[in-house]
Amino acid sequence: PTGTILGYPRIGRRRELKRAIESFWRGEIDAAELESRAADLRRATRERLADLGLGRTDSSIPESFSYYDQVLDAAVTVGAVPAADLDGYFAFARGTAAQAPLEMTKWFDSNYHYLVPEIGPETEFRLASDRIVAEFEEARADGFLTRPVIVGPVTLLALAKPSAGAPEGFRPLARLAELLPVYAQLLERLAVSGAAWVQLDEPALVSESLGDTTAELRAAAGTAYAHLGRLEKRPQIFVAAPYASLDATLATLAGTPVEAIGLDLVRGAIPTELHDCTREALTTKTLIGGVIDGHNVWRGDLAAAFAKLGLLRELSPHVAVSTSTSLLHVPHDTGDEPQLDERLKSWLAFADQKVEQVATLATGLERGAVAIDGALAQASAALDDRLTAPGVRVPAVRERLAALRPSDFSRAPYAERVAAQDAALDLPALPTTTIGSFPQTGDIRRARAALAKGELDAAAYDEAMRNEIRHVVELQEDLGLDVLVHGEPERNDMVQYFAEGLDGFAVTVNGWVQSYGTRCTRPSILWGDVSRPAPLTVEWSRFAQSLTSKPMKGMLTGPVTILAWSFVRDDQPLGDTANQVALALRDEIADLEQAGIRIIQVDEPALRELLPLKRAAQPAYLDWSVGSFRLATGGAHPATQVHTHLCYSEFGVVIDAIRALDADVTSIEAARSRMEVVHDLERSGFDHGVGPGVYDIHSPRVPSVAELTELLRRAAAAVPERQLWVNPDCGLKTRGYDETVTSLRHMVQATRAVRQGADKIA
Ligand code: THG
Ligand code: ZN
Repeated sequence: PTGTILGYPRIGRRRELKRAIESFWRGEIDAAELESRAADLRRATRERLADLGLGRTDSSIPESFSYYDQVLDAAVTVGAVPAADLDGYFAFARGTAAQAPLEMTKWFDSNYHYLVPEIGPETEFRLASDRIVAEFEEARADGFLTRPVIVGPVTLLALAKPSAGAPEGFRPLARLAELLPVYAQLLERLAVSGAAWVQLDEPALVSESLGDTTAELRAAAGTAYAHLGRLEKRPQIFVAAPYASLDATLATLAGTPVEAIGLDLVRGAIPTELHDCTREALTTKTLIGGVIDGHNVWRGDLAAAFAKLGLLRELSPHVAVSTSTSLLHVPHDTGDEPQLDERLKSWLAFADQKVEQVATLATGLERGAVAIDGALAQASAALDDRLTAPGVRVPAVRERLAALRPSDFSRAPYAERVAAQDAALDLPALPTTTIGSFPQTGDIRRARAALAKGELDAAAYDEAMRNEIRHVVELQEDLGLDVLVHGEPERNDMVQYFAEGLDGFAVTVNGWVQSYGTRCTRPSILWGDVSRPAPLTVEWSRFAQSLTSKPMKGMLTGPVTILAWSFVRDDQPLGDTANQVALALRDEIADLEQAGIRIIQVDEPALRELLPLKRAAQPAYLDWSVGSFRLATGGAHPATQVHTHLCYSEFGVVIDAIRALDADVTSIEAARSRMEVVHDLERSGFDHGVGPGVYDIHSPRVPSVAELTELLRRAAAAVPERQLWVNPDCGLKTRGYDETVTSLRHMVQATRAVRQGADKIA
């Protein structure tokens, strides 16, 4: 193939797969019906990709469907995770009464989450599922010759975690030799079925942030692809390495018998310093240039993309064009967005537009640049239009940014702030609070839907939300919590809510992107200079504070998280964009203070998420991300207590950054690690307030008073009492009221028990 994509969204243009799977979970449809709907979706996808210009019978169309997650699929295929049928498969994703679900974590530096297989010395590998073969054959029966896609053996092992029974220090990658024969068997089956090509996704080869070192992963890749390449009966092998540069591992792959190597040329560059024998070897490979960004929604510079393919041709006469990553990360079609401004739309490319771009560049590769002159010129014209369009560069925003001084990024010394806050807040030892959101009930969601449909007017909607806030405040007073929240009923999503209120952002109607399993988000599009035309949260917070004499927390989403969960302009450094968002938040904080709000929380759950995969790029990232948080909060009065919330417990690389945020209080996940993280904090010399989450809100389980008391005592033994806060480990939005009320009651009781015995512990 000369033009291909690494993968296509699988949730469906109208989230058909989500609906079908959730109906199946509710018992409304049976497995046969789910399978038939999934097959319809796959058929529609193949037809669409062919219509958009990918070849029907030349292996250009990837088979990248999944019912839930591609890592789980690979683990099931090789028998590492034993799932006999769809129920068994979903049990690993969602858990059952008898079985905990697999852990979920972020897929490289995207907002997609995969399930983490558990592999130990005892894990038996065997070809346990023929789903990949069956989907290829399904396509064949319809007259397509497609390209099966599976997560490759190195990445599967690198992303797995040691099983519970594995000895200390065991790493799944040690099982490579036993795993390879299963991949070999799969490749043979595919060849027998007539597959000409297979795609093995190996993003682990570009990451420097996994448990295995780059050198170990490179050696494993050499072993794996020498082995699979030697097979007598197999399709041609395409190893795809999305998300960053392959660096020296390119030479390793070049030295194996694989037929094609996919390079991410959006994140990575074309290698220049190559050994002669690597150059020689590469001339026999097909180099698949990932020049169309699979990770963002801009139409981009098509001529520049084509020029990169020209440079690739200097390495090999066999060059094809592709997306840099799977299109899983972008919505389906800009044509599905009637509400989006037409001019903005002309600068965008969602999945379908990107497929067309690939097809255009493939034509250029086949027939020469003149054949695509018109398309390249159109893309350049759109780019020029974007550069000069109103709103993209707003002088007032730019002048404000240019005038920033170092002092704008700092607050008064911490000791001075503590004194002012102690006087202003008068909190007890071990203050209790929650992270911010309360359960989003069916009533709240229905009210929002009715507002959107015009069945409810704005005044009635506001009153419904105020009633919800009254209820949440009353509940917290009744529970005896010390620092209250308003519960955020008015927010659909903690990023989209802010995007809707800020200039420089657009939101979509159908732009759903899979986050994990059947869960999706609609990332906002940050296209222009950001400013705040009016306060965003102030009236809700003022109202909530009016209901109580206890401190009511103002709740904001931080600049890094707003960027991480949006599609962000690519025409200036992320740090500059982050600082624009920060200034808007800084103004919001000033207005909250004016409205009598004494504690303001600026959440950064995605701080860890945007950390670059390459170590060399990490310090610069931490620098601008921490800087933007400090800019957002730097104007707060010393007596205003600034909180932040982070959603993960692996601090390692970011602990210094967390300290550098200089938030007065930081709440973090800790319950699942039984408070281990407080020791990390202690070791790092963290001396500000900290609220290690005392229970896991990701499960409906209600923790007992005894267990919470024990966890709090552990925390109190590691962290000085004046620093310690008590809270759950995340927002309560996805929980029901029953378990929420009981869990919080237990949390307050445990806190009282520990307060009484506090002198004995210290
Ligand atoms: N907001 C945004 N991005 C996120 C999160 C978020 N990324 C990381 C993390 N949180 C992902 N987690 C979720 C959890 C739940 C849902 C989506 C992502 C979810 N989505 C609804 C669904 O798919 O049915 C749709 C929500 C809606 O109607 O807007 O439940 O919190 N931006
Ligand atoms: Zn959280």
